[in-house]
Amino acid sequence: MSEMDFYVETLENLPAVINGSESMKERVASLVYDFMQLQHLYDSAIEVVKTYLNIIDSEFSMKFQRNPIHNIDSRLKSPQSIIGKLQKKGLPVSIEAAQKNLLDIAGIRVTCCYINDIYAVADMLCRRDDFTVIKQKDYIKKPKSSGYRSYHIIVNVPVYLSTAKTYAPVEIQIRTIAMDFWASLEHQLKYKTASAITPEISEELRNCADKIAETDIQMQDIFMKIHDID
Ligand code: 0O2
Repeated sequence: MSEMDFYVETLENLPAVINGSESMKERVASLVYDFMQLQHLYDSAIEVVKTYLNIIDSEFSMKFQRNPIHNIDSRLKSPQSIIGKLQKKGLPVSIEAAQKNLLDIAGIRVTCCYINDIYAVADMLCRRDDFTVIKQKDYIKKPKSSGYRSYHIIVNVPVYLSTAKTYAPVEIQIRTIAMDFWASLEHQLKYKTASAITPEISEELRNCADKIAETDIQMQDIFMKIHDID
């Protein structure tokens, strides 16, 4: 389906989205423009966070000759997926409802080398006085029942536009390379072959996550020994 067809279909199914007296053409144009504005705002918020992460990584490299961050990835939820999530949650399909209720429209995934790096990066994000922490979840200390491990933070980020300062939330998932290896494969397996995931397979995946977590701790210990850190 083309993007235009998607907007037309959305409006046809949701007549209350925009004032009913407007023509379909006007309504589509208005919805497209609203989404463009939303995406620009959240994309800019991603850039603000990524710039900061790159700055702290290069500062570490300059001061300590190593990079705590291995990789930074980002993604913006598509209009289709935003509308789908609003409908799934039984919320009105509007830009306002999306901004108020969906905190993962803008997402950043930071892959770190060691477990301690995750907490260092999280701490630096929390200490920025212009970022407001909305939510924090430590799935490393308390892994999910699937075995998933990662540190999640949602921060409200200021974005300076041409005429105003505005804010947008960004979900940041921070994990080690090892945690990322597990999460990526587990996601792929569950997404592509969901029906084949029996309780036994889930248990196996959880065991893999636990083994990987042990290795992560061992690698952290080796790092500490080599660098003579207690
Ligand atoms: P995508 O495409 O990755 O963004 P809430 O109840 O709203 O506070 P919610 O929404 O369940 O909590 O968020 P949670 O569980 O803190 O984090 C959701 C995201 O974490 C997921 O995003 C995944 O990216 C990741 N995640 C959580 N659990 C697992 C898991 O068991 N396996 C893997 N591989 N990833 C996980 P989305 O929305 O699934 O999609």
